[in-house]
Formats: sequence, C-alpha cells, structure tokens
Amino acid sequence: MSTNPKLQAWVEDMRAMCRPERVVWCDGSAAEYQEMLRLMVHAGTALWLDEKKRPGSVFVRSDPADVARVEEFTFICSKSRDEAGPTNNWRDPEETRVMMRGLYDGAMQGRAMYVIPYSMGPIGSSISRIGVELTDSPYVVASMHVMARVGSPVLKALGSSDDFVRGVHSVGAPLSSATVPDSPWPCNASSKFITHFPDTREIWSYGSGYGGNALLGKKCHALRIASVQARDEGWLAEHMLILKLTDPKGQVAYVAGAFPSACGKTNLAMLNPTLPGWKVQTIGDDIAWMKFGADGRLYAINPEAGFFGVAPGTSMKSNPNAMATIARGTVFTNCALTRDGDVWWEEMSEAPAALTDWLRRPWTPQSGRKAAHPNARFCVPASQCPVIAPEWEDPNGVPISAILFGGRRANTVPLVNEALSWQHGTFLGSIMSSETTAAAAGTVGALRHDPMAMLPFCGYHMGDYFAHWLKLGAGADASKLPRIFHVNWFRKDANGKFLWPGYGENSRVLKWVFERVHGTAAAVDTPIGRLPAPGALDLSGLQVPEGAVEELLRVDLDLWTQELPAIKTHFDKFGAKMPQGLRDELASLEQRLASANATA
Ligand code: O2Y
Ligand code: MN
Repeated sequence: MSTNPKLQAWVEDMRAMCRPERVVWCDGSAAEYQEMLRLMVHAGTALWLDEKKRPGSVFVRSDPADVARVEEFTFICSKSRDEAGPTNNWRDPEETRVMMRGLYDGAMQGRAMYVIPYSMGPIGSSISRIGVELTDSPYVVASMHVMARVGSPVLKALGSSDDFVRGVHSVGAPLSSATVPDSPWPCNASSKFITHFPDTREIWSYGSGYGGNALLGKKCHALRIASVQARDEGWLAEHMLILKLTDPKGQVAYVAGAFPSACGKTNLAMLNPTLPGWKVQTIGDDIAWMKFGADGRLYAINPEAGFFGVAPGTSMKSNPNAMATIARGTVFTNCALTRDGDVWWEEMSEAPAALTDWLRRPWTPQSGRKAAHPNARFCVPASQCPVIAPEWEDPNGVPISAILFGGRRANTVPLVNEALSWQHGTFLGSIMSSETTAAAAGTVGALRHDPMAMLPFCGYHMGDYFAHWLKLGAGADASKLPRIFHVNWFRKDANGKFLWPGYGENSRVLKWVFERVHGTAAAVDTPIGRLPAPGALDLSGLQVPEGAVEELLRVDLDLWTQELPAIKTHFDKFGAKMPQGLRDELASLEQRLASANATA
C-alpha cells in the first residue's frame, strides 16, 4: 500500500468505479509471481509444463477471440483529431471517458483489482518512467512482473510524486460473486477498447487480456504515451531493438534497429555472428528510449525487463539464444501442447506425431492446419538470455553509434544502404515499407508503409513525429549523431528465392556498419545513399550463388523511379505537417535518380 496521496486518491476513484471484490497492492516479490501462476492454474487459465522439460513454466490458452493487438479498437484521444494524425484512430477524449466509465462501471465485480506500480527502465535511471497499472487479470500481473520492474521498490522510487502514467485495465467480464466459477480466459468478445489520453498520460483498456492490449507498460506506455512525452521533452521513444557489437579487437559499438513485425527483430537482437571473433549481445529486443547525454551522444535504455516474443518460427536455427532463454521460467501463450507436457510451435523442430493444438483439439502433422496460433508468445525475463549484455540495465544507457531501419522487400531495397546525413536517414526511416506476411492481417505480399516501424505505436501525428526527428538532429552535434542505415535481408532473385541467407550471416552487414562508424570501411555513392564498395563487405566463407551479392547491392534505377509516386502519396497523407526537410529529400532523390537514368 502506498502513502502517496495522489496515487491513493486515484486508486480509490477507480475502485469505486470498477467495484472489485478487493484491492491488492502488488509488492513485486517472487512469491507474488508464483501466487499468480498458482491462481491461473487453479482457474484453468494455465497449466504447469513438465518440470523436467520446462522448469517453472506455465502454458496458457487464450480465448480464440482474444489473440493479438486490436489496432482497429486502439484509439488516441488527443484534444483534436489533427493531433492524432491520419495514421491513428482518434476519439474525442471527453466522450471516450464517458463511454469507458460506462464500460468500467462494476466491470471488476467478483474479481480482485491488482495495483501494479511499475518502472519502465531501471529503477532510478533518469531516463526511466513510472506507471501504475490497475488490472483484474492475474495473467497481466504475472506478465508485468516479467516485462517491467514492479512493486514496492517502484513505490519507494515514486515517493509522493504525481509523475506517473495512470493505466486502467479490465478484462471486461465481471463475475456475480467471487465464488462463481470463472472462464479460463475471461475477456469481452464483443467490446474491446484500448484508449490513450496523451495529454493526461492515461491509458484505459477494456475487454482484452492479451499482450499489447493488456500489458500496459509495453506498447501503450513505452511507445504511444512515451512518444508524446519524448516529443515534449526532447528525446526519442522508439520501436527499436538495441544490440552491442564487439569486434575481434574488443572495440564496441551499440546499434539500435527498427523493424516491422515478421522481420526477425528478436533474432537480430540475439544473433550469433558467423564471422570469427565478432560478438553480438542483447540490450533489448523491442523498444528503445534514447536521450542525449552531457557529451552530446545519444544514449539508449531498454525500458523493458523481459521479452514477449513470437514463438512460431523460433528455433535452434533462427534463434538458439532465444531457445536457451525460454528453457525455464517462461509463460507460454497459445502454443501447441505435446503429449509429454511441453510446448511446440511451427518450425521449432520436426512436428511431433501427435499434439494438442492451441484450440485444445487433437492435432497431427496431417491435420492441415497450424498447431500453434501464429501470434503465440513466450514471456520471459531478459536476464535469462545467455547473450544479455552485462550493461543492459545501466541507468545511464548505452551510446548509440548506428540506427538500422529495415523492412521485408523482395526487390528494390538493397542489402544495406547508409544515409548521407541525419536528415536523409530520417527520410529513409519515413519511407520504410514492408511486404505483409501471413501472420499479419490483410493481403499477403502487399506493401505497407510503416515509418520507423512506428505506424501502430506513435501517439501523435506522424508528420509532427518526423519533424521531431529532424529537430533533434538539427540541434545536435552532427559528428556525434548515430549513423543511419537502411537494411533488407529479404531481397529475392527472379525465381522468388531469397538471395541472402540471413540469421548469423547478418553479422557481415553489422561488421560493415561497425567499420563505417569507425571510418575504416569503404562505400560508394549511389542515388539512394552509400553502399558497400566492392570488397568492403566481408564475404569470407559465405556460400551464396554466383552473382547474388551483386544483385543484393544493385540499385535498380527503374524500380526506385517507379517507387517515387507511392512515396509521394504516402507523404501527402501527412498534409501540411509533412516537414519540408523530408519533401526536399524526396526531391533530391528524384533528381539523383533522373541524372543517373540519363547517364545509364
Ligand atoms: O500481439 C500482441 O499483443 C503483442 S504485439 C508485440 C509484442 C512484442 C513485441 N512487439 C510486438 C509488436 O506488435 O510490435
Ligand atoms: Mn514490437
């Protein structure tokens, strides 16, 4: 229980509205985490996995109507629609409060209301921020224990301050009394609202118990609300991994990277380099908060304490370090269950002869459907990662030398391309696009612009967001800014086969990035940016077909020229808020392509 009068008053207001059976102040202890797991097992939400195969781990199956973030029901409730911009769903804040109050009225009846004080980032770091989530879901309490620093130490750090993000979450399934049997995954099948009030730093979430909809510290706070705070206070809250790269001489560079979903972000953050003597260690796999230090460099922290990773596709081939991380102490959701009490998902290994699928049905490899949900997840402490960097919790953050922007593009975008300047790099981030995969909703292979991978996560107008990037760059010492690179691991040949092997071989690109930062690698100027000069990319021992690397590094003038109208249409969406600096970059690209075409 807190003695903070502002916190107490707000909790009391919310209690009176939601009318839970009782209020539980979370202390963040290991015993509390175990109690949440036991509660879930008792309610039929979770089952213990085999203690020998996955010690200390549980398996949860959600309601089939509650399996992923719900972008269509996610709202930014800024004062005006214009502040939220064309890429966000907007709702009027006052009308939304009235509607949400109606939904929350008695929504926690028969349940406990847990009060979770949490810190995004190491407690006490000047870059970290505090939030308090109220929830009626033990699954959320357990997951927040993993994904953030929670409980009494956070209350102590907060003291009597009013500076905390207020988050309310209800699964939206009141019980008539605490003794009636609960459903295994309570949620509201017909009504889900994930609403953000950036002006008052509040998050009100209703109806879903899943991932990004319910663990409010993650996407809601650390990206949507924090991006607004970052704009107001002169820093960056980004959808980026952070990795530490060490060369054979022991020199270090820290790299941040923004990638849309299904581009192997967690795999890159934990990569095992194939190049001898090189080392990658993980600082974070999803979110970076970056602030300028007194020395003029940009320092990043990972605001999270765990990984909430996509299970399908994770294997000893794609990510052995993730596989080692989740060997114990993990909450798995919507995977398939093996006969011997373990989890399984597509591509983890050869499919077992018989399983129970995520919908609790018998499954065999002949069933003709997926055994695990494509958005099945593991939730695990980052500290369990065998390649976690020792400084991953450094309260000062780590100095970022390079920023990667990536996407999934079968053509056009080369393997790696260095921006000419911060403004040009911001332009490359602003035109990022990716082909949709089966895991995402909509047409497979459709090109979707996802600037800086922030499309679903920027809490304000993206035109203003681009302007914020430009302003930070213009106010900084250019020689100390991170270099910006555009990468694409997914380019294909004429037969539709990937040209680049990816995974550990991506270390070759990281090496070039590292050497560009240190001024030791050569580049050639092209109309789109700087590409590795012949021989500058380390290809020693690489097995790729004849001509593949040339194709990966070819700037296809025709395809780039054809891409220009789509970029213009994309920019036009942002209207008058589209910064002139980025329109200038587009005009310069057009000119450079035209003169290259004329001489080709
Ligand atoms: O489906 C969800 O609720 C999880 S979304 C997520 C989780 C971890 C990392 N990234 C994401 C994302 O959607 O970018
Ligand atoms: Mn993400």
